[in-house]
Amino acid sequence: MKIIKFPVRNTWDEIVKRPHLDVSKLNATVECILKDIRENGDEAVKNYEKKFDHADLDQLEVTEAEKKEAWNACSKTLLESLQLAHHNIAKFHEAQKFTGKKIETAKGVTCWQKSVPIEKVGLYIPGGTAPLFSTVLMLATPAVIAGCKEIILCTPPDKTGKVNPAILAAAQIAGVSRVFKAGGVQAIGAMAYGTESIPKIYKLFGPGNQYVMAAKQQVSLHDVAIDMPAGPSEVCVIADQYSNPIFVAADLLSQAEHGIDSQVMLITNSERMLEDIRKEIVVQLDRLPRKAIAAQALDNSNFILVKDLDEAIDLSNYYAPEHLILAVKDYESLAQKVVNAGSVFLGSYACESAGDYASGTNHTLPTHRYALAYNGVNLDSYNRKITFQYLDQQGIENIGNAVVCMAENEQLEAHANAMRLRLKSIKRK
Ligand code: HSO
Ligand code: ZN
Repeated sequence: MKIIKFPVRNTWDEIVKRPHLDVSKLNATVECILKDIRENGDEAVKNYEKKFDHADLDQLEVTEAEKKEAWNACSKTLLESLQLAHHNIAKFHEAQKFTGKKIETAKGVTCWQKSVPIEKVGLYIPGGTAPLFSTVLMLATPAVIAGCKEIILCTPPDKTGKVNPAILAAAQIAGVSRVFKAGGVQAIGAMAYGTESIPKIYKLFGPGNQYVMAAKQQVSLHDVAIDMPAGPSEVCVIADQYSNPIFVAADLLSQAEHGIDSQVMLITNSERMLEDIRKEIVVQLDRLPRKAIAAQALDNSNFILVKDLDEAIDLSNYYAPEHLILAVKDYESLAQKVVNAGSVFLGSYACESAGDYASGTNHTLPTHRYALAYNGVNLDSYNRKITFQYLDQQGIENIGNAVVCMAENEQLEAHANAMRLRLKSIKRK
């Protein structure tokens, strides 16, 4: 890790820099696969499954028998943990329901918004040696609460053609309608265009590697909406002299173990605390099964000493982290000053793991400094707010002349005419 003491402001740009995500080199390959999926549907998906996942598939959709088998393969404690997490995620997202108000903007002119669920959504869950099945709960639970009619999920199978049992159990708990065995670019293409067995959806959600990201970007140009641009996961911890160095070290490591490109940042106003955390990391790192990955991520991390907590929060806001842990004594006043972050954890007990799994907040969050302008997945991500309006004669009297005047000045005669006709019809009465 790099220790930076009292960095001056003109060096902050360097500190907040993420590794450049260059997907341009992959774009041609991705485009080629997407074209194949668009033209050849299931056949092409199966070919890529054979090529990339080494799975020989007769059928892409997971059967009811497979779902049952997966459920039985999960331990009772895992199922109970998933249910507890689902309960809290559901409770938190349920409370986000929108109740639109009818507003009379002028007498006789009433406008309102109605939140309407996106009819068809597609969730992508990456595979790999340790698939993150918690993401199934994070993406599917709000989709169900929003009322999306069709919720499908694609995830890559293993070599024997099986899907990870915990992914299938989480999908059942959250209420996903259909699950398909497809990974990577072929999964994204299949959901964006539709194939014989995989239905076309309107919005795509979920993380993935660089190929998946490039595919999501490409299909979002013409075919579907996507949740948000995504990059490697990140955490920033702000600590002071009262923090618990053992907890802070554990939190930094929990982020570092995600991947070698994970972003980890510590900001503190206490030199002694920085040293204590650093020592504790060495001890804890040694015990981790994913030590090699975490060590590499830590190599690229910054531990920063600042003059006070005001400067700490300024730097954190400039960094705009996906996760921000305020492990300080007066976390409440520091929390008021947060303006850029995906999700904020207060005090020494709110570890990121709580939010990653079971507290109820969503763990699909903006990375790569997108927190400057984006929020994480929430109930709104699955809705559109449609506006409605009703005007009566009094409304026409109140805004009609202004509309005609503006239309004439924009030289849009048909617009002006549409309103003039209404105005005339009122006067005649
Ligand atoms: N920290 C990840 C989510 C996750 N962690 C899933 C463990 N499993 C991105 O917020
Ligand atoms: Zn995590």
